[in-house]
Amino acid sequence: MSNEAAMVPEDAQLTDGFHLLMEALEMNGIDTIYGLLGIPVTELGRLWQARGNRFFSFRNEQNAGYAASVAGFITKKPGICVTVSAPGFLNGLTALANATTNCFPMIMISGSSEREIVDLQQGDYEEMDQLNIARPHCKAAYRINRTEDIGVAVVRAIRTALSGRPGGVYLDIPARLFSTTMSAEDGAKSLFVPVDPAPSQLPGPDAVARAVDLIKGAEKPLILLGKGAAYAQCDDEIKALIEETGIPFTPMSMAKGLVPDTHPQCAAAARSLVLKESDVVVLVGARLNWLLAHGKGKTWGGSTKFVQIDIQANEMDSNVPIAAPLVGDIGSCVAALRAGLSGMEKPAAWASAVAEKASGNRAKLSTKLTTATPVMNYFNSLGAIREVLKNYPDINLVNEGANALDNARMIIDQYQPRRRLDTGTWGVMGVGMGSCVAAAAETGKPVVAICGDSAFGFSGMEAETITRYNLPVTIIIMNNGGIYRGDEASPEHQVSCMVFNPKTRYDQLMIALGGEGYRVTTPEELAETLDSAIKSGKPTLIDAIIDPAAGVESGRIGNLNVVSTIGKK
Ligand code: FYN
Ligand code: ADP
Ligand code: MG
Repeated sequence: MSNEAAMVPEDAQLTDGFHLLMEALEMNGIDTIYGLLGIPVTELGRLWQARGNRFFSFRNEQNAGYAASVAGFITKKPGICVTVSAPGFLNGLTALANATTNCFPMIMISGSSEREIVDLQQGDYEEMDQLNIARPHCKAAYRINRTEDIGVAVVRAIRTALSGRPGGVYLDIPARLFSTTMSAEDGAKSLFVPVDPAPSQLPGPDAVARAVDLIKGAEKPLILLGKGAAYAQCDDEIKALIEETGIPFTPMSMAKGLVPDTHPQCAAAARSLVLKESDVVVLVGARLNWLLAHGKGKTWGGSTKFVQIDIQANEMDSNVPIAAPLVGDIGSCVAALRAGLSGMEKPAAWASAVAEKASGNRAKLSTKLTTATPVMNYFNSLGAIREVLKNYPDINLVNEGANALDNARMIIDQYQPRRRLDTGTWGVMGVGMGSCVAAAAETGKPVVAICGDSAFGFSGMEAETITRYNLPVTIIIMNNGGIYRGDEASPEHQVSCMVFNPKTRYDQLMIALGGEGYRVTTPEELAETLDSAIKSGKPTLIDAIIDPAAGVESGRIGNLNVVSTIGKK
């Protein structure tokens, strides 16, 4: 019994760390935890479910962590991931770091071993200095040492995850604290809900005036929407800015659907043209990182001026000078721009040149999507998927792989915000199945995952998680039998490091795990099977066999690949 508990009168009602943690989370509107149980957190999962809450129990903490981070992106509330100590913590840490990199709010709560033993390195069960290891990979890492601090720690974690640039937070809970008791009355008093945990941040009037002047003076303006804009949940405001100004827009991949890809001002299909030719680009929640060629080089025109809307002040000038920084929350900044730009003359000639280019590119693509080939390829298979998904505009689309990612991003239109979940800022493989669980759990809508066969392997065992919770998820494996492609010749002594066993039956794997599984070889079969899988609502895997020769090394980012010119036969 702890010291605090010893001071509690004998007839007082007691609570403990487990209960205080659960009550603090519930009080803050959290009803879902993603995690993997074991020493010392097992009881937390059981008690949590017994209170009527949801606990999605995964097969690997990394996938639970990805699910929590995606839940954070979709809901604008921190997603919660619970793990065991050392190895479980480390498995989850990749996802926590990924959440932070992507600016998704997430809290990872890990049980840890006893401080006295860990700090003296005396070899405790799963000994590890988790707090310090977590620190560089998240916005903040906190340890709770006393039961009476649980309330404040949870609030601190929530506020840190949500405020300013969102991201990951680590909460370290030493095993003993979970069962440490204190007076229930004092415990209840220690819990609270933060006032305004993600305060709006208004841009300064001078900054707004500078941006307005720049945009009004532009001949070829562009609005570039990033996943920060999708996260911000001010969809109507953004759509209104685009429509009132008549400026063409293009979405980064996870911003697709914030304004529908089919909108007449959507310049996604003229991406190269607009990046190169625009004179003023308004970045809305998008960083000028590698995904935008750092704002320079041959992708860009060379004299582009940027307006950048971001809540993180030091994001400005991170790569190139920002002519008009607008530091603030996206909702407030976009509202201020709308007011300043009201009645602006629309860039009609530029907009129609962009629309013409986009429609030409769409027509060219459309031919490829319907051209039959002896063996299915990315174009005709994704063409078939696209036609089916048109009928389900509110579906969640999870997408990972290299060619499977790049081609699906280009081919599959999105119609609603925050419905495209992909590999994000890192281009990380393995986010697929965690994203599927979170999307189904948080939206209550069906999910379709388009995964490369390589990408699926990283989290494939979570197909069992999907069948166990009976989630309406259809997984399509774009199966070309390898990493990038499946036709790489093997050296004499061993099978090639780029190919997989051609006998693999992903459809049978899904059946073995309690779901539905199909193997398809034509676009027609694929379309039919996908449509009935969505309609059935049953966990289904469709193994779509495509040409092993389909695909290029590293997809559309082959320029980042490094090759040796030495010693090749
Ligand atoms: C886009 N395009 C279209 C359409 N949409 N054509 C016709 N119809 C439609 N609907 C065109 C668009 O104009 C481009 O052609 C091309 O398709 C590609 O568009 P995309 O995908 O938007 O742009 P691009 O150049 O690939 O974008 C760069 C990028 C992106 C870095 C932002 O590639 C990306 O998000 N990559 C992530 C890669 C990743 O993480 N991989 C995982 C690791 S793989 P042009 O205008 O002619 O250029 C490890 O190996
Ligand atoms: P993408 O990869 O789609 O280009 P990024 O992840 O690079 O998007 O950029 C997202 C940006 O959005 C980050 O710089 C982040 O600080 C910013 N951001 C996130 N939420 C908000 C918000 N509510 N208001 C303002 N900026 C935000
Ligand atoms: Mg492959």
